[in-house]
Amino acid sequence: MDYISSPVVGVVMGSSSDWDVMSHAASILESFDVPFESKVISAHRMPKEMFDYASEAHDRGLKAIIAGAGGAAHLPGMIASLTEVPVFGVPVPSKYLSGEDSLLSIVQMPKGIPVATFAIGEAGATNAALHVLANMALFDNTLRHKLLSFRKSQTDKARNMKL
Ligand code: RP5
Repeated sequence: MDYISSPVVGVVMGSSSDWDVMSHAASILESFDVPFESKVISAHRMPKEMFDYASEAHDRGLKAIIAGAGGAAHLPGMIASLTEVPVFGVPVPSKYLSGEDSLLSIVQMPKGIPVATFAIGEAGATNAALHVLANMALFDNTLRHKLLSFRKSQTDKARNMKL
């Protein structure tokens, strides 16, 4: 697969305050040399930009969109409703309900428009990126080997843990 210039993954979020969490997805994509873009697209404050971004995603070459939001987190579901590009949702911890609101808002999509939903917070952001890579690795052997070596190194780290 030719990843040379344009982004193949979009990392979008409802606010710059989500970046502490969503940067974990970006770091994983960066470490695997997969071109990505990161943007703030607030579903309730920037609905026009959200519509345009999702509607153009496929033709711009995006293969996956990782979308994070907190609270009544409608960004991942709304993006998914506007594109056939698969959407991976990350519930961002919220101020009052610690992200349980974000989780339920993202995971409880009505049937017909799926959003693959991950754990609340940085584990979710990391795993969303790893899951995107696992899907791409089905068609890209170089990426598959990088993923296997990432897995091996975390296994080695766990085996070497001393108490
Ligand atoms: C959501 O509201 C964002 O995704 C963020 O998690 C939360 C708070 O946004 P800010 O008030 O920090 O901009 O839209």
